[in-house]
Amino acid sequence: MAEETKLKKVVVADKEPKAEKAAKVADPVGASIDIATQQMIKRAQELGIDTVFDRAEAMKPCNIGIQGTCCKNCAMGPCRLPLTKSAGDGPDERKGLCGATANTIAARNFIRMIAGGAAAHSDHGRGVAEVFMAVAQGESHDYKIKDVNKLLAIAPHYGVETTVKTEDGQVLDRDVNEIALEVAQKALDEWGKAEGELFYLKRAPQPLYEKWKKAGVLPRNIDREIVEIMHRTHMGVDQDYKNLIKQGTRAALADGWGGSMIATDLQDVLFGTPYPLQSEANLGIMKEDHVNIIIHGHEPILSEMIVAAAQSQEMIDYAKSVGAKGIQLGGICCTGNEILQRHGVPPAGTYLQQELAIITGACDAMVVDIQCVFQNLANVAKCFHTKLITTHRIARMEQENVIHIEFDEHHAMEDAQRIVKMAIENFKNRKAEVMIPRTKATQIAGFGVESIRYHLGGTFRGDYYTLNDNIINGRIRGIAGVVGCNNARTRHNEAHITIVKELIKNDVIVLTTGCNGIACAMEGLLTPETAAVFCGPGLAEVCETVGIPPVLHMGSCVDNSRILLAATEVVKAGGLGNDICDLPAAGSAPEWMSEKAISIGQYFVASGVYTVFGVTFPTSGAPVFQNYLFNELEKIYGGKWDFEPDPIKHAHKMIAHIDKKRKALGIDKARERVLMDMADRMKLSA
Ligand code: SF4
Ligand code: MSK
Repeated sequence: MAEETKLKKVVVADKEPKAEKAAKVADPVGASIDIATQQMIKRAQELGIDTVFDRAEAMKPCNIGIQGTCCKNCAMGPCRLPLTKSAGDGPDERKGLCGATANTIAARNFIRMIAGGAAAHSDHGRGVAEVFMAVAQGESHDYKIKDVNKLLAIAPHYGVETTVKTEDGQVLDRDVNEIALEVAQKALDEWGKAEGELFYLKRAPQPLYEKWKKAGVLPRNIDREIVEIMHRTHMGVDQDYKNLIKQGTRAALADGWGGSMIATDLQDVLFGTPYPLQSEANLGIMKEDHVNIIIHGHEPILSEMIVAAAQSQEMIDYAKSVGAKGIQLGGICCTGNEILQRHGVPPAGTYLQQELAIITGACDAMVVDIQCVFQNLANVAKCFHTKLITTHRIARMEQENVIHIEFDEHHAMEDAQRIVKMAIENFKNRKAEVMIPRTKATQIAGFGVESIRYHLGGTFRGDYYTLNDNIINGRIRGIAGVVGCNNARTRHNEAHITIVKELIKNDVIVLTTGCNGIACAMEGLLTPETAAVFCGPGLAEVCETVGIPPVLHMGSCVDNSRILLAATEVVKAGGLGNDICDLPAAGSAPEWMSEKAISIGQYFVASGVYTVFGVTFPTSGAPVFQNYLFNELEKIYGGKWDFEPDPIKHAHKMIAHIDKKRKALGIDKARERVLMDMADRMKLSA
């Protein structure tokens, strides 16, 4: 925990200093492991501007809320049921005014988090599907179908034919626009169709689909499962924690195998499927002599256009005309990941660094869309010349200095050009001394199901055989998905990096998304050269042979769907069981904070993955419900939750699970042989 230090002048940006009330501020080194972040926290404190790191010192979380056992679902509450010593000993007699037990309250709160997360991902997906429909109908001229192969690959999953048979028996390719229109219609129907189940569920391994069917959790349509959570958790409806989490599972599956997967697929069709590319990461990507535009949020629809506008000769010339050397784009959070993986635009930082990008004094415009955007950005922007621009109809800010330019796909390029011009014209208005940390690192990003197939597929046998062979022979011990946010309640990036390093040291290959991906990039873990430094001998050998980093950055939060599909490909390639739960694999969100993380965690668990969260777990006040999540769900889906705040123990819980699965598959001995081989080799070379 960060040590407290006192500074003479730390105030909310737009208020007068109050000498008698010195605010608690963060110790920069205690708050983050990243040097650039430490420098900027210090800088903010010198300028008297508070950041999330300081606010986390000044305000501690509620003791009861953190346990998940505070109910405010009706006006007789809030009913607060903290876990007391006696509650653990004898019968748990805690109850709210209506009689709701701690289990009911914690389960209701937990699945409301799933509803929030699934809604956020899925509404993002709906937005993409609407743009895709506009393109298919020829109404949006700024977007085109960029990846026809991806369209043809996903069409069959919606039951859309890609060929047509003529009367004389000839098989002809169908018109691409016709296919696109039908896919767009069927995709949009996934949010509200009256009958059936989501199309993509059948992309899962057959035994997993059968488990969902048997458990009665096949999602019917995306919106319905989210709405039903809100109904069931209303006062006096569902009061059985097992039944509540069953609905939570349905909505989470509607996210992972529905809204998120549709978002990823249609974004690939519209903007291109990512392939590995080189870029950089951290605040040091910003340039004092350039117009700096930072793009933040989650939806790549507008940011795709901003990238195109900023790269146009017209805008570059315009930037030069105001005295800048060019335009530097940078990303924060998952919009950053989207434009990184398709265009190589470098991320300026993770979620917790958003305020710091403005505090450099060199951010000419920060453009935000949806999710993970701090309202305090407006207060920070007020202290500088930065134009803070909201762009989404559902995400506005009350502060007067915020500019709203509502993006519309029908005049997308026009909106993007207006924003880029605004940033350029703002370049001359910089008023504070610019201080950009020098720290940045090189990264290779842009991995996906397709590129893993390319890099780790067998030359002759194709698909994922080489990856599987290396898992079976023990060079790769297992696969970990490490994802998720930062959380100001824990030291920025420390758990992310410690866990990932411990995993690769133990020959576990890591697939990453979201802010973990950015954290790993900042730490330099996303380069093939990293393998020789940090990996165990087996993983290092594989990475060096095929030229990949030991940590594969697979994109944004909705792109966790890529991890589900990669796991499915591993199952299909054979030799590692019949279902995702048979794989030597585990999931982790070391520094999670958002409701989306809970939805992601639940769909990974329900897809058969052992999933460990760090920082805190929102059901700790209801041990019976928590035990159901941590132990009983495994009997239904093959996956289960766990919680471990200590990063080294966290990594070793994952490794122990991977080893358990290796043993069950009968491949534990192979790994011992590989390690013996390495030792023998070392003896020989000594
Ligand atoms: Fe209290 Fe029950 Fe109302 Fe919740 S629903 S606030 S537990 S009375
Ligand atoms: S951006 S959801 S802080 S990963 Fe996707 Fe990062 Fe978490 Fe937002």
